[in-house]
Amino acid sequence: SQPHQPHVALLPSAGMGHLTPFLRLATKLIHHHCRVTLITTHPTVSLTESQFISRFLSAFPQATQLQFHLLPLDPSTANSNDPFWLGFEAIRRSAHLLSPLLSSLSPPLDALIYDVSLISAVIPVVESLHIYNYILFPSSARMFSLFSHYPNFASKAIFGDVLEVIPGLKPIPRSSIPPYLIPDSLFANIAKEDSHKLPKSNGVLINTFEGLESEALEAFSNRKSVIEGLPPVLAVGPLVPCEFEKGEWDEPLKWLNEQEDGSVVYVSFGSRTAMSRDQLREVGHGLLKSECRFLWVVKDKKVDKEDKEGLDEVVGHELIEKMREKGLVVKKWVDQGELLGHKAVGGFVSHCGWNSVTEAAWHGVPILAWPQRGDQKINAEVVEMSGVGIWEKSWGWGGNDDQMVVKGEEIGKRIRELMGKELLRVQAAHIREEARKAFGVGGNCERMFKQLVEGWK
Ligand code: BUP
Repeated sequence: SQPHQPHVALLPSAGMGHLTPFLRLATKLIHHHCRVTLITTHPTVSLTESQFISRFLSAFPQATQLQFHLLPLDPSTANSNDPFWLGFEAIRRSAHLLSPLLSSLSPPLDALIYDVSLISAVIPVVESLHIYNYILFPSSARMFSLFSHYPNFASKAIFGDVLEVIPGLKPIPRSSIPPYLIPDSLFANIAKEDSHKLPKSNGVLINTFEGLESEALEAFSNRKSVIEGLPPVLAVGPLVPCEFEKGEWDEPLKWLNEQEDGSVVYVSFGSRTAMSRDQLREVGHGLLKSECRFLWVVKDKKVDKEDKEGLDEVVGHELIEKMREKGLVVKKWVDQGELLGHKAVGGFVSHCGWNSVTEAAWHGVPILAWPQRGDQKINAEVVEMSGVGIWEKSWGWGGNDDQMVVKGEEIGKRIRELMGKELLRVQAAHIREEARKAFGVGGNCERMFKQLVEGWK
């Protein structure tokens, strides 16, 4: 008889930072001969998400799409006006509708892999279906150390100066804790409830690898030092940029083709950060001061559907004119996964969203970390500790919430340092090798997938 082909459904949360690792994971599972059902939530928050899903589905016709129409959410009951947060909350509140949808799938499901933000909502569903369930944690293992130990800290009225999370792991400074996790903040109660339920899952998948996060992975593998009942932490990374992600955006590639090797600094603060206009202009001045070539992806609104103003309006006509000779400034989606792999790119000014960090590590591009929100300071710590980049901590949470504007002079100075430090290039190249080893034949990533898939057979 034919060997059983495991059937796995994937449930991402809102935003590209959450969708991207799921689609990369899906391609790995297909490669390992799984039948994959992608649960697509409707509506998506951004246009880019729906386009990305369409490209994935046309590249992989063997994957099944399961449309999941979300219940309308009354924003007044959701405690936030962040569109991505509202998207995530709508998925949480609609999750009970998944049971009938999933139980009608044929052949029946073996496992569900879902975003970490959905634990409490999804557990009753998987329990009623009697299937395996895995969490995809879309950030660093270091960030997971905080999340998984959250019940231990959350009851304290206020965090101390540093958090000793797990023995063997460098303590996390209070200033790095995501503001939404400070007790009584937006996500704190959900995180407390959800992290408590981690033991109900069969495993936690993290897009990371030894060469990038040896310390945290070792701490987790030492089972005695972690919380009771914590399921296995599986380092399935690097989950790398895939062929289907490539779009028709060839302007930056053409421009990069004309630049010298390693001469260009790539600048992007991810899909959810809209810097203040004052800060954007200082970034522009900084790039000019750096005297490097640059490729800058500007974002003025959180959600791409609303990002309508032209570059002249956002950055200023005069500055844009001056920048033309030295670099390329774009205000649209680019194929970052591919651009970072271009030989002309020699450095990356990044907000340290975890996907961006892993993409830079995959391509061996040194990072200048400039965290803007959420988990990004903790990821910036990983950047610094692993040697893949540098972090100027005095810049705080970017030009985002504390009204502080980092001056162009200083930005330029740090970019020169990023682009000029030979040691950084060597370290980043080393991590690239480690990433390739983990990803390649016989590497850890392959081992993890084999182990997972065998378990479902
Ligand atoms: Br902007 C932009 N092109 O123009 P992160 C982003 N990306 O390919 P985020 C592009 O989106 P969260 C663009 O390569 C990465 O895979 C980028 O994820 C890609 O940060 C992804 O880096 C962005 O994790 O999400 O978007 O801030 O805050 O949820 O981590």
